[in-house]
Amino acid sequence: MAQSTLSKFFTPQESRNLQCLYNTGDLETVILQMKSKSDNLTNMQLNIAVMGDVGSGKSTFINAMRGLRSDDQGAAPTGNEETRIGPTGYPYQDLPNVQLWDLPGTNSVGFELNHYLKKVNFESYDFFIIISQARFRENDAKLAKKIREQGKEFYYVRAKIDNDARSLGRQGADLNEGWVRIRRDCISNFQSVEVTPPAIFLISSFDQEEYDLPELKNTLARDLCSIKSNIFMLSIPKIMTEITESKTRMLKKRVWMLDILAGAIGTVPVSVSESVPVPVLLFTACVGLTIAGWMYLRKQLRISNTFLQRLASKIYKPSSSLKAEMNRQLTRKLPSTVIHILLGITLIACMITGTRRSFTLIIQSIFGAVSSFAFAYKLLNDSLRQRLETVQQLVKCALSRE
Ligand SMILES: Nc1nc2c(ncn2[C@@H]2O[C@H](COP(=O)(O)OP(=O)(O)OP(=O)(O)O)[C@@H](O)[C@H]2O)c(=O)[nH]1
Ligand SMILES: [Mg+2]
Repeated sequence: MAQSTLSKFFTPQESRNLQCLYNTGDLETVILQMKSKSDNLTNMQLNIAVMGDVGSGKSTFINAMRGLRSDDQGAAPTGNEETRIGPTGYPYQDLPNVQLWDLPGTNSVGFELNHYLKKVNFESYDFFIIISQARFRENDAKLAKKIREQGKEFYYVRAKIDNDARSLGRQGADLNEGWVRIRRDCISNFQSVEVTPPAIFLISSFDQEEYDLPELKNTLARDLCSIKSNIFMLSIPKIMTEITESKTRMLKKRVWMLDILAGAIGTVPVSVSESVPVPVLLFTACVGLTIAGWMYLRKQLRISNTFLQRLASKIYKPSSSLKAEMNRQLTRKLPSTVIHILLGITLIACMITGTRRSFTLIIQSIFGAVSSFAFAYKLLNDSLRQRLETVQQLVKCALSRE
């Protein structure tokens, strides 16, 4: 199932086109093409992980979703023995491009939960169905939290409800009251672990037309668009990282060259000649070089007000919302940039004046090279990273439906 995030949503041709557009500075078309994709995600493959403890009924549930019995051809293997096979995908024919993944039990022998999640490639799934039997388990709570931490959603399925129906029947209890109580229990269990309760379904995989299985299928069909759209929005940082990758690599190379040049200037010992104002020259050269690099990055990745206005009119959003997002980014990042500049300048000034008398020429050179390189490196790399984050935030803001 391993694939790049970009190729999950775009064809290879579309991906290349997006990268080309970004490299040539056409961020506007990149955003417009991403917007048109986010408005039409019908071809996106949705991977649903069916998870739960060993023997909770995951495989039988997948078969029931697909209208199969356990001994039908193509059905997932089921049984009372623990089935220890890796994640296996089954197409869910009721909804195109939806794959149900049968995962090994979360409490499979020998696996601690975090190790288990890594092993099953937990982060690669788009949506989750937690299957539980008889009662709420510790692992159900942990899983629910891990899913929400990723910003993703899940359904909670209380399986084997036919067993509960039999027990309730034997006790002469009212079935409907029994279902209300089970639902209430599930909700309070989620609340007790501070997880907002998801949609809850009480099902029997043996009685496919009864209980909540038909309702679960309808709900999934209804939620499909919003699930896909949520996944697309969550994927924007990764998509943008892949689109901007080659230009970022090129800019990083240039930044490195400037860092090395700044370091090289810093190696010139300040007491080379008393007649020339070397400290002032060095200071100006090193700081000037770094600021020039900073201006270059600014020009390369600049987002102007005119650009925001034009983009806003094309995506039918008020330009004020895009501008507000850009200002929010700026005010969040400006203080750290200013502090880095001031610290760097102070460091270089100290290096130039303070080391004049105290150290030998070699030590002055080493100290000068290191401090100049560190200043240029910190400022330029931070600036590049922040500008890319700003682009990601702009795309998120442009594509959000709020
Ligand atoms: N009564 C009843 N039994 C069920 C139901 N679903 C599953 N079972 C039984 O529970 C047992 C385990 O079911 P599986 O579907 O294999 O469970 P699993 O979660 O896939 O198990 P592992 O893959 O080993 O973790 C089997 O004997 C099933 O027949 C159900 O809805 N009602
Ligand atoms: Mg199984």
